[in-house]
Amino acid sequence: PEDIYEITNPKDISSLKRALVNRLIYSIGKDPVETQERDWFFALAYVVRDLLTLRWMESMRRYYLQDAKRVYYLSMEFLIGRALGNSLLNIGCYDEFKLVLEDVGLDLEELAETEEEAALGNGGLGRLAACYLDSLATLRLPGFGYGIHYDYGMFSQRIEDGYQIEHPENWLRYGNPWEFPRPDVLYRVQFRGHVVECPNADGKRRYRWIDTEDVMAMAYDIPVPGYGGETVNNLRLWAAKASRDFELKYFNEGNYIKAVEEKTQSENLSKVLYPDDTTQMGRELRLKQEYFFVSASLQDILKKFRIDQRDFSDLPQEVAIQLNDTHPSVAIPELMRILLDEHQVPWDDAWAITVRTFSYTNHTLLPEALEVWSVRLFEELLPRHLQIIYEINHRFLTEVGERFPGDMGLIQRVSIIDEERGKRVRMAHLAIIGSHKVNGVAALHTRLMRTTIFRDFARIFPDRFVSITNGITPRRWLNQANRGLAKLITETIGPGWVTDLERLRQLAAMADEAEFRARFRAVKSANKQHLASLIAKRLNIGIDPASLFDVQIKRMHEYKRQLLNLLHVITRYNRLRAGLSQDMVPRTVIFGGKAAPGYHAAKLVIKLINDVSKVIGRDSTVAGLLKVVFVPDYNVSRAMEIMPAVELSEQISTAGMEASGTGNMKMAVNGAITIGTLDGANIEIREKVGEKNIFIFGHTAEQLDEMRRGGYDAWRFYYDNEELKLALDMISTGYFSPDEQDRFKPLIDSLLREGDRFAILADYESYIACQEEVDRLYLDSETWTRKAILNVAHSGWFSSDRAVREYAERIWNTPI
Ligand code: 26W
Repeated sequence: PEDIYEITNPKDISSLKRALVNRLIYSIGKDPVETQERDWFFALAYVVRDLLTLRWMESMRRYYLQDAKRVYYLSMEFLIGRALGNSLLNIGCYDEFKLVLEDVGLDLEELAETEEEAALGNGGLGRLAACYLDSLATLRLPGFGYGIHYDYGMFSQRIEDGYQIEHPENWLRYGNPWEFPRPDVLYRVQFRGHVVECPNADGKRRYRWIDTEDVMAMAYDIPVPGYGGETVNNLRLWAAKASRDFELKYFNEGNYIKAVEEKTQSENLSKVLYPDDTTQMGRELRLKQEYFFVSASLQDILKKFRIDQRDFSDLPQEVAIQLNDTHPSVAIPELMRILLDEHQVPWDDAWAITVRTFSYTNHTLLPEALEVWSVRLFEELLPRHLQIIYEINHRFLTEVGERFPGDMGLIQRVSIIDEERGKRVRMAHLAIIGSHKVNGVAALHTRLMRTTIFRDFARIFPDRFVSITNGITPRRWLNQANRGLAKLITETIGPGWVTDLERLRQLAAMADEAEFRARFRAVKSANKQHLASLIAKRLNIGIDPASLFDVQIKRMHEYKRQLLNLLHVITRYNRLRAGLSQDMVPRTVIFGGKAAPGYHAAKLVIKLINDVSKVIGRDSTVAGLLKVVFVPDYNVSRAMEIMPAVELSEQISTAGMEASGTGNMKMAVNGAITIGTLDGANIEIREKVGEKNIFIFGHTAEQLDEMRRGGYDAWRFYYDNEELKLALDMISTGYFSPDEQDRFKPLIDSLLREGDRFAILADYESYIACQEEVDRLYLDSETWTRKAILNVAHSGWFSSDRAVREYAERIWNTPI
């Protein structure tokens, strides 16, 4: 029967039901009377994938016929999360499938929970890539993601005795219903070996990279539906497969076991995502991952470019390649290698093509996060690429020497090779030199990029640096995550906001209407109750839905200053115990976030949060007035549950250190009020929502800079503020850790004895004062609600649709 899977009409419930039951029988192999929830989930996912597939093929055909310029987004990370709910809403079949499931006695929301999430990323950078894929598809742009098909994505976090314990997350255990494995899309990726020079007939030198150890890259395709379901784009992820010749070598020697061993070895390449998002550790496997996916992606891109019908000089008109941080920046020497060695394109032509094709997004100024690879490792793994990098560097430095004669310091500073501390390849320098545009991810971040770490490059390439403030997709972060608010907005201004988020501005006038404020408050209150019930169910902790929900959810990092938040919590606790409760609002302070497994300070902060939570939780004198909750295993699904319930959004990083932040945008659009520093996109949030509708505190980046130049005196802050001194003394004398008094000594030492690199003490006083204002405002619930509504109304600019449009216009030259 040909119509087993066919859906005649996606709005026709009975046709959907037939498709679902057929899938259950023929694809899952289960009798409907003896199925488990997971079976239904897989059957449903296959039906939805079917609905995506035809649209996906149509989209590809359309791009082909239009001969449209392609955009390729190369990223080591795509933090996608679950796909079911998002796909259903994007293709407009959510309610229909809800009915179908009810018909067979199932709840769609519950079923959706059985989906494993694709956590192929660490945090901001990976989630940004996922939001941009959604916007590319929604804007009907031919934009494709390339990344790695990790067997193990981000680890899952459990909390045992207050400590973080990492567990591997085998997300592919039951298979991934969304992906199409493509065993026929297979490329060879070379490693090691050596380079030989063979003079040509015309006397020109040619280089060949030989005797390499090879790994195969196999494609997995994941459909990316745009909103409205018209366009479906593609995310192609590469998995490592052993190459055959490699096996054969040992098989011929009769060494079967050795052959299988080597096979597993090379397939380890795509085994696991590196869980460190701030300290670069020059590990060989990581560099191999980077080159592996870059090499496969470029082969694929060039194959689709169809060189047999085109000239390479057309490449920049046909293709734009965006490098998500420096992680894929080995693509620059790789394209050069292909053009030079495999197609005999002359150097100058090859270089012009390369620079016009690539652009690079920088996501961090923190020196410890900037990628550098030892020349020795590079030479061992990628000898030809190192040669090419040397040649790129030589030509660049010669040019710089000519333009800025006599400035030897400049040559050393901008060189791709760092000659100090053992020779190293600075990937950011390579990425800047090899791209026509370099962008920062918020206005302040771009300004600091141009004036601090890359100021020499900004002088050499004045037009190369641009700012594109990050964005978030309103489909997942408002329409899907916050159904209550989405409904209220649509009832008020119509449904157009989902693809034109600036329309939220129409809500501004509603902020003055008491009836709308009441409805808005009712939505927030229901969201808080829902979160409270989840926390009760999963963590067995009772929180008061009427208390102020004060939330900091993000990776655990010293620069994000979860410790500053905690110092406020302790101070509040001390004030309450001192009987100063009269003008304090009951609060629930919620934390969530993972620490990199080797980041001891960050892990100790998690333990401190949990120890403080325990002491406060047991103290009946503050019951009902203060509660601290650490939500374990913060991920995309947890974020979607928490964002709608946030009232106070904690964005308190050391000014100048958070490149942008994107959680700040998610909370604002969900009707939270930000308490934050003048850092990253907080500055632009203040501009958009108005300074009366945000709580700003702390030193600016410039002020901190000045303070440090004059000598930062941590002890002065300690002795000058009794409440700060008390809070720190309580931590250091074991008030929260009676079983181990000096447990938190390393944290206190970093503040007092090691110079407080993140200026926590310097910002404490203004943070506390600002938190007092938060309480005052919260007591006036009408005014609070008004400001919260204005936050929603003025957050439209933070849509990733706006950000992607800016990339298209200013970097890719694919205007919409
Ligand atoms: C090489 C190890 C490594 C891995 C990942 C170093 C650094 C990273 C990322 C750059 C970390 C990251 O996710 N950065 C965040 O990117 C977001 C999207 O632009 C910004 O909003 C955040 O401010 C930035 O911290």
